[in-house]
Amino acid sequence: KLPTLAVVGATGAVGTVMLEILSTRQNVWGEIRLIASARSAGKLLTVRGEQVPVVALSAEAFDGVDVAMFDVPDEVSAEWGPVAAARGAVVVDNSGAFRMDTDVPLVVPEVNPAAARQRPRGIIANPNCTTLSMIVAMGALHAEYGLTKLVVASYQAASGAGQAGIDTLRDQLTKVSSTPNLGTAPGDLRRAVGDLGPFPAPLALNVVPWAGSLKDAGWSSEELKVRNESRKILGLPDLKVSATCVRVPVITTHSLVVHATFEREITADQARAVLRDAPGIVLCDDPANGEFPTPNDVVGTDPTWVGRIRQSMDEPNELELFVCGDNLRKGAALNTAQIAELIAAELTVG
Ligand code: 2RA
Repeated sequence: KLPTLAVVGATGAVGTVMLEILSTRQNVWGEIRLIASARSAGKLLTVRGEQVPVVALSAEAFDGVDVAMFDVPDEVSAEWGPVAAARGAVVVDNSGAFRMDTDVPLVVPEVNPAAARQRPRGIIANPNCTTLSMIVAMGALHAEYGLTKLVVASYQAASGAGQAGIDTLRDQLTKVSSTPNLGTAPGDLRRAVGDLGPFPAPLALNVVPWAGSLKDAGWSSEELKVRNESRKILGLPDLKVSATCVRVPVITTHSLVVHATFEREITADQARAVLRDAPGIVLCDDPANGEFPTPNDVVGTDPTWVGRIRQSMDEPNELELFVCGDNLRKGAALNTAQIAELIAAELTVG
């Protein structure tokens, strides 16, 4: 019998992409049960070409479930993940609730698939979308050249802040396109756009050097996630990591500029050779012909796209590169589905 999958948070921005992904990947699931808040119960959603009714989140909703994927706020995962695990489901959680729990593996199937087998709490965590948008590329390079330091700047899309982020950016773009000359005087966007939604400053025609909440010494939660999660996934607890997270007026697909330091000398051609063969990576690096990834060319695709690879002019063991990854797919739903498929294979083999 094929395993039963539950999708918890089926109606959100990531949940919607998840249903699309489950409809197009190889079908390894028997029943797919859709679970959401009581407010969405009874709603019909399409998955694998069939209309499936949403059931309300409850302990009983997990009866008979083998794998439960969660895409809900941290506090909902913190409460309900252990409930699903106690009912016998392996939980794959995309919130921040368990990522740094030492008894919960943080898994990227291209980088550390074996970690998924050690799950004393019955819970596996999915990394944050910003970490995920670069970590497949960094994992491949680390395996060959030994990473010692990462300095990154993110260019994060509005959908990282969920449907509210998408709606806010679209609404602001409508407003700014109907008012001439906006973006030319200090503060004119703030006055024109009104509601800032989940962002601390206007996003249309702007960039906002902030994502997440304020933590110690001026760092944002998002910047600390990039640091802590990269260390855990790569198994490098002392990796030096500095991140600056910036929101840009893109609907979906996060980009990052990465400055990476390795144990050994690495040329741009050597890095390209590694990335060309790495699973989950598309190398797009031919600036002479105008080829480099942009979020708009990458959105809706599964891989991590890498371009603009250069060896540092000052240090032969340092590289600059530009990566793009769809934050709703590899950054969230796809990686969650890939982890769930690892568990499905484990359960099917027995
Ligand atoms: C963001 N990384 O882009 C967050 C969402 N998980 O806001």
